[in-house]
Amino acid sequence: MDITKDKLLEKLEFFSNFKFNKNYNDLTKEEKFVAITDSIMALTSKDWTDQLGKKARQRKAYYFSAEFLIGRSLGNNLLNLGIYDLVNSILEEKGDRIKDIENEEEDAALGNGGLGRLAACFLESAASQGFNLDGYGIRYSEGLFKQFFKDGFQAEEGDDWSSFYNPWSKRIVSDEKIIKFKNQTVKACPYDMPIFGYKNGQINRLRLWQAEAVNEFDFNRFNNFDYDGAVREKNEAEDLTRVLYPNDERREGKLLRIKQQYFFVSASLQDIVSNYKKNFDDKEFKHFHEYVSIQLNDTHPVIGIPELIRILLDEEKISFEDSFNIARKIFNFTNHTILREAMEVWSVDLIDETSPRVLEIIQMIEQRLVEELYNKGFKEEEINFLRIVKDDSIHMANLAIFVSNKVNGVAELHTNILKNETLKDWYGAYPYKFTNKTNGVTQRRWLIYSNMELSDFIDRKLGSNEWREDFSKIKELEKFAEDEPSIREFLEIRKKKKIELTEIIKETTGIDVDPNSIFDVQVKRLHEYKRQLLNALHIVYLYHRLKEDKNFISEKRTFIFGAKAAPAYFRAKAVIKFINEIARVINNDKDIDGKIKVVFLENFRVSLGEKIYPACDFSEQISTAGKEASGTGNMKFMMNGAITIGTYDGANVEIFEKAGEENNIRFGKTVEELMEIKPNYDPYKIYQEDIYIKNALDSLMSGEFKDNESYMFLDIYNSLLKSEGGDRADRYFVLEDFESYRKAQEKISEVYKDEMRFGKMCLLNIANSAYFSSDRTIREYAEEIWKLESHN
Ligand code: 7GP
Repeated sequence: MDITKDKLLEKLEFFSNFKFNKNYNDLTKEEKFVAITDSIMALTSKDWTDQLGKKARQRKAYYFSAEFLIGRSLGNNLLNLGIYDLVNSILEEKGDRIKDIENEEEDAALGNGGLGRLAACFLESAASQGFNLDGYGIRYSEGLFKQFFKDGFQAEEGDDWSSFYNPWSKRIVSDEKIIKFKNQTVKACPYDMPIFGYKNGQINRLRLWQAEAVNEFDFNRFNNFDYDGAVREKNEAEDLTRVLYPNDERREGKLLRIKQQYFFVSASLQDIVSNYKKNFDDKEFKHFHEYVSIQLNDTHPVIGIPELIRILLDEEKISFEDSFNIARKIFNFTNHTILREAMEVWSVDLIDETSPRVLEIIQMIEQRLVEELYNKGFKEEEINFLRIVKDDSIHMANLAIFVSNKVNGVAELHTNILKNETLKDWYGAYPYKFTNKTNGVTQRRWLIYSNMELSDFIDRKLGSNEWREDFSKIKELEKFAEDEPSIREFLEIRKKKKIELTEIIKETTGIDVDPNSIFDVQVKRLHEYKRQLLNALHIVYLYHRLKEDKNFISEKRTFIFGAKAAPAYFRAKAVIKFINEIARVINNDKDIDGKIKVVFLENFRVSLGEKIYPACDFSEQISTAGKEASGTGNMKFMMNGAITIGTYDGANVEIFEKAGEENNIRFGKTVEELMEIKPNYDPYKIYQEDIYIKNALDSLMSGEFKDNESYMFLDIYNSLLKSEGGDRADRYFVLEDFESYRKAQEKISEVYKDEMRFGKMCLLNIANSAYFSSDRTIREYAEEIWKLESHN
């Protein structure tokens, strides 16, 4: 790919005329964004086409995921194509700023949080390392809802992300597939997005399916004045991929949801099978598994297992035995959560309503499972426990584990919990299937693109930019940990990023914050187990102390939050309201001399994250031990030099191990300790015995913070102190860990005060973040699970 200034200028003018009947200089910013992306697509399309042809005959892995949380693409694509600076200079000559154009792009928010963003990082890392990994998913018309605050409450609106333009994808009509449900037949139309590798010429593909009607319009109905009936089929078909379900870590037993899942995996598998037939002469599918490996991103695409068997058995006339064995070789399964609420279980009725044939095949698989376990010497109760079909429900994780080649967790601690607790019987039966693949994030988006200043600094210090491709080289930064001028320079860059965030905060919330204050940040989905509430209660505690004594803390603190709550998750929304009230009261209280400020940024999303991670001093990773499978925000913060204040949970464990506990702040009970405490845990006792904790909790009820009669604060209060409907009081041990968290928070001030020490700690976190690159993760998947070679 040779994209030169002349070619770019020519294409820019061409698309300005072609699309808008204007000259480039007369375009609006939004139109300029479109002209630029169209130019990039045009200039890379020949290469893409050639590579699609070539790669169709090579071994490939496919990432099946109901979510791809891509965010914006312009900046990253320019960076990966090696033309960011070139485009920047062209735009400057024309009097535009590239950042303004980038801001025109809507986030493609086709995912909820960690799981979806991981899928996006994986595609980018695979392309950058020359692995054939393609993505398959759903093209939702409405992405994750947009969040705004109304009187401090979360409100939601739709995210019609692609209505005006969607320049990064091509609709490939000739590859449409037909999907048959029990009572409905629809078309699946693919939209292909290029995934550019970093300066290596590789282009992989993300194919997202959109549901459309087979017959868009019923002319006879229209003629008989039945206008709704005339477009009923169209609407019902399009409903299938209309919206992303806004829940993470919670299942939703809705027919539409299982139909979405079946829709996209059926289309993807038909696609893979028909390409195989086109490219290979192997009617018996004897070599299929030599060319295809599929990674199932959690249970959402697991219905693909019986669907592939159905296609091979019913359409390709392969025996059940052979079809089953093929499935067993090509599928692999990743689990992303240990929360009970997230394990998908579908009623037999709903599967039948989706596809009766798939249900039959699941029952045939079930039979195999029972036989196999019986032959392994398992007793009846043991077998019953592992059944796929239990009490008229289908347990998707059981189906996935039984048929998959490999099963993985996403951090060491998580995989161990799976092996020894959640899935211990499965581990007993099939130990060789289990493997760990600790998550990672792409340093291209989360460091090089988001933090160009820091990246230039690293280039200068290391005397080369090789670390951008080979992230293990980042370790060399360690040499500068004791070098005062380097640390000073580094701290200056951090300051600049904080000032930039300060401006965003001012613009979006009106709040003035001091860039010299400590930026203490918690951004992630809102969940009880992630314990934003612990953070909030601690802020209330600090505030109470400051009311007694203005000098209770020496360093000014800014607490920054970003979090969406699932629209139906009452308690999560209560926590948002609580934090917003805390912010309102504290930010307006003159008594405390602005010692603390609290900011809750609306609508946390990928493109906002890109501005937040580089500006953070302390990264809050405070989930209840054993609950966060991995976390990936923790890695984005670390790469940008933030110090983790965290529990011994998920990948925090590995962060502490790699960067040293002395360079981070660890607190809270471990998984084992909590297990011991659990049977006799009494949060009420803690509440009564610690006056500060009591005051903080009582602020929920005393009127100090007001919930506008929504009873939200009562709900929070009760959740901490009262057991309800089988749930213990304080299920997530907020009060148990409070004291330890308070001490950890004190340490923050102490660490920050000593600038050189602080800078050194930050630098050492960056220097030791190599392991958390998704390049490393993808290499492990490619070598150990997918058996792919690099084409770099
Ligand atoms: C998340 C996990 O909560 C997070 O710890 C992990 O880092 C991330 O996946 C990527 O592995 N899980 C989800 O986002 C989710 O929706 C339910 O899980 C299926």
